[in-house]
Amino acid sequence: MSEANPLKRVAHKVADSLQGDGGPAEGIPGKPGAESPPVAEPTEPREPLPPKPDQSGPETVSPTGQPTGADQARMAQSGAYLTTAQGTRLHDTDHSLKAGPRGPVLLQDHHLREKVMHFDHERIPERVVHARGAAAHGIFQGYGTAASVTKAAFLAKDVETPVFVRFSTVLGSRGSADTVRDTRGFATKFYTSEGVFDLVGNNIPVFFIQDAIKFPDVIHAGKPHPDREIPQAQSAHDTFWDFVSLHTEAAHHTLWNMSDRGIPRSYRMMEGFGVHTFRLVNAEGGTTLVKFHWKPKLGVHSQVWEEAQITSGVDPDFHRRDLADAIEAGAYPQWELGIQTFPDTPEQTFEGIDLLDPTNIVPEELAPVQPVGLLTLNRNPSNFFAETEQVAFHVGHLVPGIDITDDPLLAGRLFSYLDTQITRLGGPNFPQLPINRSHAPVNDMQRDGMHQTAVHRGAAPYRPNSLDGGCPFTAGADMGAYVETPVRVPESTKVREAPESFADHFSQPRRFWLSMTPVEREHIIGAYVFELGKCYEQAIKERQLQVLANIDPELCEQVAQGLGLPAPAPTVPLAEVEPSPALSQVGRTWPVDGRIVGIVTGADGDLESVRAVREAVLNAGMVPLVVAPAGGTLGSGDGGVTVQRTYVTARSVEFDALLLAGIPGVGSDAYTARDAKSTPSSVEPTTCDPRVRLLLTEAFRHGKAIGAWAGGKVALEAAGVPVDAPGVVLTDSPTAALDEIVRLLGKHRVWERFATPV
Ligand code: HDE
Repeated sequence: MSEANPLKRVAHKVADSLQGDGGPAEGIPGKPGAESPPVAEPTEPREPLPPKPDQSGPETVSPTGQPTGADQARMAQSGAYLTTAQGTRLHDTDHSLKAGPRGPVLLQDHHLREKVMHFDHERIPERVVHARGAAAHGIFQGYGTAASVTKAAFLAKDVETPVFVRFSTVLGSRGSADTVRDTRGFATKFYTSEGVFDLVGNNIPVFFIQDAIKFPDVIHAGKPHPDREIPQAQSAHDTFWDFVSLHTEAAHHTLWNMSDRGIPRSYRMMEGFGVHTFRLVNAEGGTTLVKFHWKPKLGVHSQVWEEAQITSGVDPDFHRRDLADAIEAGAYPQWELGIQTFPDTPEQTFEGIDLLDPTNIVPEELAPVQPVGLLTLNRNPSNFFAETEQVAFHVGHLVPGIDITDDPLLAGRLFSYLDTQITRLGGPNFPQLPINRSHAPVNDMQRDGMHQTAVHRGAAPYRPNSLDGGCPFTAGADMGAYVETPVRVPESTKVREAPESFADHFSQPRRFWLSMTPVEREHIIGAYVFELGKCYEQAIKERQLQVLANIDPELCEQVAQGLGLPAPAPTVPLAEVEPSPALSQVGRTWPVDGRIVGIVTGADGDLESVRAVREAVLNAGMVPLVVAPAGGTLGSGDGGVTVQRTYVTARSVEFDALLLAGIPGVGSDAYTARDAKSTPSSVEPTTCDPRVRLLLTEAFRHGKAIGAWAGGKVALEAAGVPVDAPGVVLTDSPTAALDEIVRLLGKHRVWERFATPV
C-alpha cells in the first residue's frame, strides 16, 4: 500500500484516537506529556464563537419558511456569557440565593428554580422497543440502476441524498449492553428532494410474527419479567421461550437470533433488511414487488458467544464506540442498497414463497440482490439527545415510487410508528425537531399542538380556500405528488384469519439450518442449549425441542443432549428445501480495513519489532493497539511508541488478532507479587504475566489469529496455546507474521479452530 493510501491515514487516526490510558497524548493540551500547558478555565469573555456547523439541524428551511441558521445559532451553546432561558445574563450559577452563607435557601431564587426545573424534566420516555441505539449521518448515492422499476428521485444516477441511520438492539433499555444476543435495528432516514423516506429495517430478514396484533405479546414475552424486571436485554428466559414455542411462526426468526447473526461484531459488519415486501412504481405506473437489502462493504461478521458476553461487561458500549471511532477516524462504513425484484402478480408469491408473509425470505440464489445505491456514514452526531434520541422513524414516510403491500405486519407498523412518538416526543409536532425535518419544503396546514415551534402565517389553513389565494394547491403525479398505486383489492369477507399459506412455519427455518456450515451449526446448537438452559420450566424446554425437531432432527438431538432431555420425533414431514449458501457467513474473504490488532509486549519487549509491526499494521489499513505492562511511552525520542492499553485495561474482546512482540511479562514491573499469588502453580510465573495468558487463551478460544516471533513462543507455551494449531503463526520476522495475519483476518476468524471443522 502506498503512502498516499487514505486507509493508512485513517488507521493512523484511529490509532491516535484510541490513546486510551496510555500516557502522553502528543499535542493534546492538558494531557501528561503534551508540550502545551494545561488548559485553564477561561476567565475573560471572548467574542461569541460562531455556531459549530454540526450543531445546526439537517434542514435547509424551517417550518416557518425562514432559513434556520439564525435560529440554530441562538440555540447552540456558543455565546460568551451564561444567561437564563430568557436571555438574561447571570453572575453566579454555583450558589443558591441564601439568607446568609449558612442560612436557608430562599424561594425567590428564580435561577435555581429554573435550572432545577429544567433538569427535572431532561429525560423523555425511552423507545418501547429499540431503546438502545447509536446513529450517524451520511450520504446515499443512487446508481440509477433502479430506474426501470421506480421513479424515486433519490435512486436516480448520481443523486446524493443526506441520510441519518440509527442502529439498535430491540429488547434492552437505553443503558443496556451493546453485545447481547438480539435482533439489531437498522433504520435509515433519507432526506430526499421529494420528502423524507424512512427504511426502518432490521439485521435479520424475517420477523417473529405474521400479524402486528401480536406485537405487544411478543415484546411483553421478550422484555424482563414484570415482577422483578429481570433479565435485562436477554431472550434467555421463560416468558420469551414460552411465547415463541407456542407461536411456531417465530421459529425462523428465533433460529436467526440463535445463529451468529444475533451477536454482530460491529454495526459496520451487519446486513440490513426491509423485511416486508414493498411495491415500487416506475414513471409509467408499472409496479414491481421488492425486498430491500443493505450489504456491508466489510462483510457480515459476528462475535462468538463467550466473547459477546465478556464484551457486555468489559465494554458495554462496544458497538457504539466502534461506529463513532471509525467515523471519527475517517474509516467511513459503507453499505450497498440492493433490491430483489419479483413480478407484481395477484398471488404475490415467488417460486411458491408467499411474499406477504414476513417470516419468509426469498433465497438470493433464486432472486439475486441487485445494487441500486451506496450508503456512506461520514459524520457522528454532535448531540446524542437531539439526534439519536429524538429521531422518529416511520414506515409510512414514503416518497413517490415506493409503496406498500398488504403484509399484515406492515399494516400494523403503519399505525404504530406515528402513535408511539406522541408519548415519546410529547405531541404531534415531532416532525419539527431538527433531526426529523424534511429537506423538501413543508407546507402542510397542520396547526398548533404541544411544542409547536412554527409561527404559521396565512388565515386559511384549509382547502379549498379563497382567503389565502387558494394556496396551497394539490399536485398531480406528474408534479411530484405521492399518488397511491391503484392496486386491485380482492373481493372478500371481513374475518380475523390468516391465509393458509401462512401456516408453513418450518420449511424456511429448515432452509436456514441446512445452509449453515458445520461451525455455524455448532454455534446455533450452543445458543439454544444456553438459552433453554436458562429457562426454569421443563414444559417450555420440551415444547421448544418439538419445534426444533420439526426444523431438523439433528439440531433437536444435539440441543436435547445439551439439556439432558430426550429428543422428540418430528410431528410434521420435513420440508424438502435447497440450501442457500448466501446465508452463511463463512467461506468468503473480506477487506480487513479498520480491524484492531493488539501488539502485546513486555517491559523488556523487543521495541524494534513493536515499531516495525505497528507500522506494518497501519500500512495494511488496520488499527494497531500497543499493549504493555504499564502506560506511557516505550523507548524515547522520535522512536518512542505510545502504549494504548495496559495489562490492566486490555481484554481480548477488543482485538481481532494479537501479535506478540517479545516475551510479554518477563521482568515486567507490573507483574507484582500479588499477581504471582493468583498464578496457577503448574505454570512457571516468570514466563508470562497471567493477564497476558488470559489474553492469549481467550483469543485462541475465540478463533482469533495470533502471531509471534522470537521469544513469543515462550508466552504461547506458558498460556497453554498449542503453537502448531491453525491460525497460530510462528515466524522469524514481525512482517512475515503480519502478512499471514492479514490473510487470516480476511476470513474473519480461524474457523478450523472450533470443535467442528468447517
Ligand atoms: Fe418496529 N417499532 N415494530 N419493527 N422498529 C419501533 O417505533 C412495531 C418491526 C424497527 O431507531 C417503535 O419509534 C410494530 C419490524 C426499528 O428509532 C414502535 C411492529 C421491523 C425500530 C415499533 C414492529 C422493525 C423500531 C418503537 C410489528 C424490521 C427503531 C420506537 C408490526 C423491519 C427505530 C419507535 C429507531 C421501533 C412498532 C415490527 C424495525 C413501537 C407494531 C418487522 C429498526 O413504533
